Amino acid sequence: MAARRNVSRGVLNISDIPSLLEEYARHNLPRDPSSVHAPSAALNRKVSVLRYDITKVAADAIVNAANNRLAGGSGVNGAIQSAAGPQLLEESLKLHGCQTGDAKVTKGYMLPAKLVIHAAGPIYDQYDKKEANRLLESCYLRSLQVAAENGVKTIAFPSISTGIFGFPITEASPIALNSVRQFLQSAEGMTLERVVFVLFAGEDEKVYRKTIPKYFPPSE
Ligand code: AR6
Repeated sequence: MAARRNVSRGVLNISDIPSLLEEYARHNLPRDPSSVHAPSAALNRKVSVLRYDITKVAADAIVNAANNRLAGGSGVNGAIQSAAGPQLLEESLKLHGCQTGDAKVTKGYMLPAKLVIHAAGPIYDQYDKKEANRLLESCYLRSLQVAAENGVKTIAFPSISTGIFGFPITEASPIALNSVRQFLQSAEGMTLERVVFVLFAGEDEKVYRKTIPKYFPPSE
């Protein structure tokens, strides 16, 4: 699919992004015989991975890799702030910050997404490994909870903490995938229809594509 290779394309609707179910049918994903998770067509229909600019994804909500003050920043935060316009920062500064591992919501303003869920990820070097993993998992789970509470049916995630905050993508991607699987299987997650992992770098997309079959194995 051309969109996977070109991160500078236009607005992308969730319905135009192939699900894992479709990707398996097209043999676009590898298989992982070591997976311990039950294959599920229902889950694979809800999840997608692609390389794109998340500010151009027209989901009900996109997640921002934010900081504790919910202030401006660089990376995906800077891209979201500049595409949304100054009102997003005005609103987020009124939320009294966000603890590491938590998430808070604002409107999307000029973004094609209706809402932005700001998740404050852990700085990798500031915690022991177990705590860093727990806080990253909490970012994904809290973002999904906030999404469900706000009636979100479609959501796109960037790779939280793996840029400036230094979390290795090989350690972060299993946590992201496992948290999403866990939430989609819970009672709270029933209303979510689509979850898209949006990677900005080709190398990050490769890691995700390699890791996905362990957490979302093919259903046939
Ligand atoms: N679309 C999707 N992903 C993107 C985009 C984009 N437009 N731009 C960058 N990424 P980072 P962090 C990817 O550094 O590590 C900020 O200053 C990028 O390739 O944005 O959680 C905040 O204010 C990487 O894989 O977030 C915080 O202070 C991923 O987004 C701090 O950085 C996350 O990288 C947060 O650091």
